[in-house]
Amino acid sequence: MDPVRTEISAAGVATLTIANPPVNALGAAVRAGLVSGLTAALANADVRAIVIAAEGKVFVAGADISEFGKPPVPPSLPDVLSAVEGSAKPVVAAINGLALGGGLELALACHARVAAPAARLGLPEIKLGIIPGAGGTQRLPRLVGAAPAFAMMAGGEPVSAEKARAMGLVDDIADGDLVATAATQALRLAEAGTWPRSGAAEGKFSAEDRAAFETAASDAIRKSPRMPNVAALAHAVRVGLEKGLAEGLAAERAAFLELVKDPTSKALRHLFFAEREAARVPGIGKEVKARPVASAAVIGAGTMGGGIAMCFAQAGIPVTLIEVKEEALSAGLARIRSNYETSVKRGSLTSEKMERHLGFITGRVGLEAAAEADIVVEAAFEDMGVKAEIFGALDRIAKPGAILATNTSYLDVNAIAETTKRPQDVVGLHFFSPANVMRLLEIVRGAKTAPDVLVTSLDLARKIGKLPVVVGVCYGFVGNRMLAKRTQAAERLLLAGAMPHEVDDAVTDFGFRMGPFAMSDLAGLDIGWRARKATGAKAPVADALAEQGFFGQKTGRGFYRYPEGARKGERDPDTEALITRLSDERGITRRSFSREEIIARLMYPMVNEGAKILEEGIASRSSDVDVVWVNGYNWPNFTGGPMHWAEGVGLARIVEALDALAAETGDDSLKPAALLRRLAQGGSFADKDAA
Ligand code: T1G
Repeated sequence: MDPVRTEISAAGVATLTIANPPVNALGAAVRAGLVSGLTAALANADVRAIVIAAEGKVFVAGADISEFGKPPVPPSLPDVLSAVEGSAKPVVAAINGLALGGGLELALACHARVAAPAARLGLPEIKLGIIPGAGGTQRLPRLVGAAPAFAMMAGGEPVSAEKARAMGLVDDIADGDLVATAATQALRLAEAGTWPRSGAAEGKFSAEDRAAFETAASDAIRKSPRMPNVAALAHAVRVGLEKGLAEGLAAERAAFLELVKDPTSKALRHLFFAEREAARVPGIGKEVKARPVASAAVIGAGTMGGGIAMCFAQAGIPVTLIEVKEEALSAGLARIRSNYETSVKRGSLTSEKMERHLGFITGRVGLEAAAEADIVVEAAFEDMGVKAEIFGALDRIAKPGAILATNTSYLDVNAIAETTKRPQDVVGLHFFSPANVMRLLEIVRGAKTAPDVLVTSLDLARKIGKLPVVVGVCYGFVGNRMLAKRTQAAERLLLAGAMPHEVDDAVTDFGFRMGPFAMSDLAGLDIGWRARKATGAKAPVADALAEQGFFGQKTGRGFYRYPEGARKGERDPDTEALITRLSDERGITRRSFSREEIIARLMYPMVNEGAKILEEGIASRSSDVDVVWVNGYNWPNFTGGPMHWAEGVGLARIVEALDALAAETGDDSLKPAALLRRLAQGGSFADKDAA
């Protein structure tokens, strides 16, 4: 079916309606449909004006991202848009919803824009490592000014219809019938016999506007050293300001075509589709319906429990926060209120909204208060005995059909489920700290978790603004299991010759906000130390520090020293001397390591563990592993996540290095996974995902 249909009104308005669900992306067929619709309308003597409209909630979500990197299919979007802009009859865009990327560029090429009140307009290409490639860097500045346009493109966030009108981006907001309002506007232009072309709006740029643009541009470039597209965006806008539309369009297109091939954009596009793919569970079809979740209960009002309760409240789901003692409950409720007050002070939340969120949270003492909840999330102390006691009680208290979830970050969800007579209703919902901020949610599927419990958890994740990834049961699931390999490798690097700051500098240089040792000091060395003591695992340096009571920032000493409560650590000669002594005691000859070698020694074992996780089916796709690490552990998104990054490094090279590391350390767990070895001989994680 032609994705663009044309209807001609008695008044002589041809309405071209784009119908390409789910988001009316401007794929090849839509582009061809627009050109043939426009050509026919121009040739039709009864047609005096043209409206471009779209079906559904979205106007147009942009070019079809899935076409990038493939051989181009004419007509190109720039060609379509110059045909629209150059039209001999006025063309008005009827913007019914989101107009993003190429969708806004299409509207910009029209001679006027009418928006529905709920419409939002933006150029988010910056988030995909590219720049607008169909005139946005030229037509938007000419319509709203260079500095406001640059701010919109460098930020990538859409603006509301109201804001767009105030900026001069849209001409009108339709209270009634949108297409009718656009048609009236189009006929008015036809009547006038002349109509504005945003591309032609030369001379809009005052000296102040240019200066403001230049300031914003240098600021944005300084703040995003890893994103080559930010400088390319500034350059394209500048060429247009200085040399006019034609040269500006040429500079834009050249930069766009270069950036689409850039590994950064490939990585960000990989993540775009990976995030959406993660919400699909192989073997569970659309016929499985979610259970209703109109109320929730959270067991434990600690940092995690409080954050989880805030997620439900912010989604408008009434939540009962439950504690065993009144003091713990009051402390938990007070922490939630102070978190919201901080946001209000920062201006990221209004006090009305704060009160509304708080209105959805009720504090109670005693598990009985969970009796009516559709879902109960346990966020109590990470101890199997405590979990078993709580789930045993919930088994008696919770209503039939309630979902019983645990927020454990590494304990055996199957064992927890078996403490109840309804293991099919038990699932892991592993939130990341701070739970009301971090987007990632590891949904841990137990051996007996019912399909509709999974579907309900996925649905709920979207409702509370989380990015769900379904994982299987193993120690540490996907994220923490791979993190343990990095932590082990980091310890080995210290004993082999590196110092904490060298390892952390290599990791921040790679793109993480914080290195492993600064992160341990922030989280507290005592947490890992107690967990290791429980499992018998060893981390010589961290254990030696913890045994002396040095737990990091909270004790002023750890891998670094924190004078007077400083948040950023300083090199600590005592810790460095301790590390050297521990090497000597093990007869290790210390040596120096380059940043590349440090990254290889830290990240290759993680990739290897990721491959084992795929072999065991703990994760369904390598792209799921990437989504977990980018959204839960701050892996730099411009590399696409550990598995995508590994493809870029070369799996054969990683296999060779892992074989050497396993021989050097005598640690068989570093021997390459069979899957990794196989793919190193030919194939890729992406192929495996697609299989
Ligand atoms: N191209 C191809 N597929 C797209 C798409 C796009 N632009 N946008 C969405 N999809 C698919 C998506 O993969 C999913 O597929 C389904 O649509 C629903 O999306 C020349 C070069 C619009 C806010 O960056 O931000 O224009 O998983 O699950 O939560 O200058 O999609 O169902 O198979 O996200 O309601 C610029 C990208 C492109 C916007 C809707 N545009 N899209 O969110 O649904 S570059 C963007 C979004 C460009 C020009 C340049 C969101 C959304 P599936 P969804 P949603």
